[in-house]
Amino acid sequence: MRFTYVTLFESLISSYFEDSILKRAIQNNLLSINFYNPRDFTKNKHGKVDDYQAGGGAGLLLFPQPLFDVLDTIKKENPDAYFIFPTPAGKPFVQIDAKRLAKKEHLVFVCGRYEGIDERVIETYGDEVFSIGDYVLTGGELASLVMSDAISRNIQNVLGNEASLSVESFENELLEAPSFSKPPIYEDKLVPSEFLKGNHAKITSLKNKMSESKTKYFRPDLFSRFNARH
Ligand code: 6GU
Repeated sequence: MRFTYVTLFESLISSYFEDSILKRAIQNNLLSINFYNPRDFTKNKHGKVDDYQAGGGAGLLLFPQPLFDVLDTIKKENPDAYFIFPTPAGKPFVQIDAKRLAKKEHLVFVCGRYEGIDERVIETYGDEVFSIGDYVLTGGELASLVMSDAISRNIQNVLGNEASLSVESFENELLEAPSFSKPPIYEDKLVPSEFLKGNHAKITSLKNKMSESKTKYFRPDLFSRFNARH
């Protein structure tokens, strides 16, 4: 998989790939990343990339020319690239999207700043437009990283332990059950006794019950959907 980031702030993104699982994915040639800065594609003297909104409105927008030029360049060099625009005005990004996009060869994340991106750029190049949640971020960089991380975990061999994928929250319609490690008693707080007895059928059944309770409490929306299907 290749991730390309179109951003004015490369360092916000690159540092995330310098540790842990994504660093190893790059070292193992499962993943590669590169960057384009729209400022390098400006035609004005001062490297200006933003301008006032047509029709008024607060804040500046990334205007079309540098973005059209950088995205044209990327498309010409990579005819198979798939373009994703992070924006709070997109459709919700969910686990199914992470799994589906993990099968692509090359994803391009186009990160807006200021009040966003001229809509004509999104209409021309956007294969998909995603929001990562109902709140506003300062730019698309964090949202792109969130999606990149979620997608990477679903690329073959990135995690090493593929079993850990299947029991996680959202893989089974319910939140993941609570987990415990050692020791069995820590400052008077106990690991549930069933977990210590080693009867795996009983542990699984208890974990399923805990998953359901936790989902009902924290995510009634997910729980109703689960109930309707079971
Ligand atoms: Cl994808 N981008 C930005 N800038 N803010 C967001 C978002 C995306 N999703 C939620 N808030």
